[in-house]
Amino acid sequence: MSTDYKQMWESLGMDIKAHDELLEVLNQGYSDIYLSQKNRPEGMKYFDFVMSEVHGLRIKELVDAKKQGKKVIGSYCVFVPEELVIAADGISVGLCAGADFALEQVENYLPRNTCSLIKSAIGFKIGKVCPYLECADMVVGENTCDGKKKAYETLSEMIDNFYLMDLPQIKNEEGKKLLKNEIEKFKNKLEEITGNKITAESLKKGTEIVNNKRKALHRLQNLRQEKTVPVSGLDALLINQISFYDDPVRFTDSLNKLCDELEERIKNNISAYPEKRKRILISGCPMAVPNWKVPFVTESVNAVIVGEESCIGERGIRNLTNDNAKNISEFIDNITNRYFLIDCAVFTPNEERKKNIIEMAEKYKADGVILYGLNFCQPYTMEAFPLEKELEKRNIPAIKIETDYSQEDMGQLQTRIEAFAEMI
Ligand code: BJ8
Repeated sequence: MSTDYKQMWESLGMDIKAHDELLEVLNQGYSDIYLSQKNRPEGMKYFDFVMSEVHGLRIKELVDAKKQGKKVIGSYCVFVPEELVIAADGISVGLCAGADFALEQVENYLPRNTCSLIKSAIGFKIGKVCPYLECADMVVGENTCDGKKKAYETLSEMIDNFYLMDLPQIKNEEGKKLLKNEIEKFKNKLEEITGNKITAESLKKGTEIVNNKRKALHRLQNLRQEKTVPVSGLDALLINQISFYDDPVRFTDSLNKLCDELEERIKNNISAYPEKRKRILISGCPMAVPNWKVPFVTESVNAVIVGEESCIGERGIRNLTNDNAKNISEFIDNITNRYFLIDCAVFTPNEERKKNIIEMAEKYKADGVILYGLNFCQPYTMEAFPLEKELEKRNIPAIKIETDYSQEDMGQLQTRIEAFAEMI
């Protein structure tokens, strides 16, 4: 980090010593995993810079924006509509965390057999190590899996600006009505907290900004479907992760520039991995920063990840929001229609996800699929069983991997993934 941000972190009420420890691990991991890669596109320098300043310059931007009266809205789930936040002149940031922190203290609040994503969210709050969480004017949780639902009861006692969105679990008319109602309530809450009225005009602008970000990510995904893999799966995951923190317009510009470069690389047959590697689709739980474990292991054997069926990946950005609306009410319908398509494993039944994974495996010309689940994540680890069978029926090899944020099973994962890559 180029500047000393200690004073800023202190002003946010963070625990400086604990935060220094976290940054040290983060920086070391980044250098070992990311900066050691070869054949990286030039355009990745922007994303390296953003990562190096993810707790520094970006937080300063948020703090400065707050001084100008803007509100920062943090969320844990891709069901929280970013277009509405931008339409209210707010700033949307992702809060999901990908590292264990204050684990012993977390287990005073949550059972040990809780998924790492949830434990990490609580650990980051207890440890006061996440500047995004500490500077958020409103923290939005959602009723998705049981673990999150119950953990939010605990989290809401720890922070005074918590807002809960209810979500359907079945895709029928009643479910859609529930979602629409929650989106309307969220809009009203945003207007209250920001003091800004959301208009059809501001919503059109907000939708355009978010759709452009999604389109740039689609461009990246399309380029990864080519025979020449122009960018590593690790770098593509990083870009998806950064999309939750960075300024959306700047992010979109930088990603489009990178995509221009990737198109050139494909034309000139320049791959992230010059040797032929097995193409892997990874599917399942979201991977938040700095959870790079399974992609790192996968790309350290003879394989490359070409696509992510994940909320930090294609599931989160697959669909655009239709901005063809004359008034707020039509916009709310369009937003509801768009978000109702998200195929999170908390839905039952969830046939769309099956269909989407099969389509992705074909589009990305995957040699195999890793069905990735965090330990104790019932929705995704349970869906992995029928998905594995369905993929095998179509002669698409699949492997179920269950893990957490610890480093203890690295050797075992490497052995399994290496054997899988050899077998396919
Ligand atoms: S829309 S995937 S971001 S809920 S890993 S906490 S499911 S036990 S994260 Fe998610 Fe929204 Fe769905 Fe996407 Fe529970 Fe599983 Fe933990 Fe999970």
